[in-house]
Parts: sequence; structure tokens; C-alpha cells
Amino acid sequence: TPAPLTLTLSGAAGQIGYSLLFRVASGEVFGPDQPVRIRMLEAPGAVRAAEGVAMELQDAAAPLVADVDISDQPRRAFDGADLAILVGARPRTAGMERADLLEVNAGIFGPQGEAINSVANEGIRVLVIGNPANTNTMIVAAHAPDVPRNRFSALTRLDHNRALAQLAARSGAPVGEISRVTIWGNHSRTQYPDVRHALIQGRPALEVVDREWAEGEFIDTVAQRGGAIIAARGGSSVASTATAIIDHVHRRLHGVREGDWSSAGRISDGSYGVPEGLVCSYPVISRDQEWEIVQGLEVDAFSRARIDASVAELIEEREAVRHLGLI
Ligand code: NAX
Repeated sequence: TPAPLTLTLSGAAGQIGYSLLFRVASGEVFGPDQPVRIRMLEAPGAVRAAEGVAMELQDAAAPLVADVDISDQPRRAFDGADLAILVGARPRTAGMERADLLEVNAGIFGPQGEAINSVANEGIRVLVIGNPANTNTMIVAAHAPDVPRNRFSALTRLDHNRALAQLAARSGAPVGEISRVTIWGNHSRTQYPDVRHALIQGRPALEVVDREWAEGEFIDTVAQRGGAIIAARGGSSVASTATAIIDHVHRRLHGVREGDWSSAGRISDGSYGVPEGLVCSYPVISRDQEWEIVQGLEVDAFSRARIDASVAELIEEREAVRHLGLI
């Protein structure tokens, strides 16, 4: 058996943590032979709840779980971490201004970045789920200057999966025979789910589904899916988010299918005209366990306008964070 990997999960006592941890324990994330040390990072008020989750994890008697530690101290939780999955965040509550939301979350993600910078393993990868995910990723990266920039991602695979599922439902093709969908921009309502390069059973998607739908209802359905889940279920997406986290990590470790790509929020190097330093969702492939942005895709006027609109929101968020002195 290989040496255990160390996973640090923030927000481990929350809903997504509760779903994800048992799938880590069963080998879905790192594979059926890879033992894992689990480091749960929680807010002080939720440490007791995390202990309860750890008791259940113990009761799963999972051979792959090497050990479990619970802490509210980032420096302890990220010690020796190979992968950090950052779920814990402060949600926006009624009456809360956006500046307050950004400030509270910077208070969470800034210190976590500092701890990652000083105590995580050299090969550390950081995946941010807690919203606003793109800007939180920028904050954590700003506080971890010694970690290479390509190690940070914001989760947009859930949006990517939602786009695949809508295309499958519309076309009648199995979801596994649809490829090259892209989520561009922010993990928010301004995101741009793009089918212009997508293939459905080997045919260009726009020859299979009608353009009017692909440029209207499809985009709105994918971008507003989170809200639709809340309206129907009375709670936000949890199990599908855990699935998307697994899809993201699995593809990063093992690569995407030949001829396909995934989507992930990445620190922009200026690709596709997105200002450097913003965390923007791009089409990505994985090579040697590192994400790379797919280059050279044609961006037509429709796509350009959509990408620019989402990037404008990312710029606004960055300005707000800078204005507050958070980066
Ligand atoms: P929960 O409220 O159930 O869990 C959040 C957990 O984070 C709580 O246990 C809380 O105690 C913990 N926490 C708060 N401050 C912390 C800190 N400083 N350090 C460590 N832990 C801390 O929310 P859940 O449903 O699990 O969702 C978590 C986050 O995921 C939210 O920000 C949500 O907006 C975001 N989402 C992001 C998605 C994405 O695709 N990127 C999709 C799903 C989800 O909505």
C-alpha cells in the first residue's frame, strides 16, 4: 500500500463535508488502494459537531482512513496537507452587504492561506468551494505566495456537470457521449456555459440542439440551477457538489478523456483576454497531475460578450476586496 495522503477539509461538519467524507473513506476520491489521513478544520462552534462526524466516520470502519484529526486552528489542520478542500465559508444572510460578505470570508481564507503557505506539503493543491468561490480562491492564493499559482482552483465542475446534464436531457444522448462543454467566468449567475465547441455523439452540439435554446434557456437553466435546487429541496446542492468535487480531483489526478476537457476556476495568466490574477473558470485538461488551460479555442462575438460580462463581475469583486485592504 502507498503511504497515506493528507486531506484537509474545511467546513467538515457542514452539509457538503458530511457527504464528501464518506466518499473519501470509500476510495472514490483517491482510489481504492490509497490510504488517507483526514484533517477536519472547523469553526470553534462546530468542533463538537465535527467530532460527531468523526465518530460516524470511525463507525464506517473504512480501511482507507489512516487517521482523523479535528481542529479549529489552520496551522494544525494544514500541517503536511497534500490536498486542501476549502468548503467552510460564511454564507450571505439576509440584510448582509456584499462588502461585509467579502470581508468576513477574507477573514477565513486569508489566515488559511497563510497556514497553507507555511505548513502544507510542497505538493499542496488547493480547491475552493466556499462562496464567493473565485474571489475566495484569489484571497487564499494571495496569502500563500510561495505556493505555485497553478495549484489553486475554484470548483466549477458542478456547473460543468449541470451543463452536460441539460444537453443530455435536450438531445436524448447519454451524458457520457457529450464532451467539450465549457464553463467560463465566475461561479455565479453571470457564468457562461458554452456549447460552441461541444460535441454530442461526435457531432457539433449546435447541429443537434437548436441555437436559440443553447443561447438562452440553456444558459439560464445552468446558471440558475443552484437557486432552483434550493427552491425545490429547501436546501442548497450538497450530494451533487460532493460528486463534482470528486470529478474535479479525479480528473486532475488521472486526466480527462482523450479529446475532452473539464472546467475549473484558475488564476488567469491572461489567457482569452481575462486580466491576469483574476480567478476565472476556463476549459482545462490535466497533464502530470497539473491543470492546464486549453488554448486556441475560437471565441466568437456572442461568447466574447458573455465572458466579458462575467469577468466584469470578477473585476468588481477584486476591486471590492482591494478597497477593503484584503489583498
Ligand atoms: P454548511 O453551512 O452546511 O457548512 C459550512 C461549514 O463551514 C459549517 O460547518 C461551518 O461551521 C464551517 N465554517 C464556517 N467558518 C469556518 C472557518 N473559519 N473554518 C472552517 N470551517 C468553517 O454549508 P454547505 O452546504 O456545506 O456549503 C458550504 C459552501 O459551499 C457555501 O459557501 C456554499 O455557498 C458553497 N457552495 C459552492 C458550490 C460550488 O459549486 N462552488 C456549490 C454548492 C455550495 O453552495
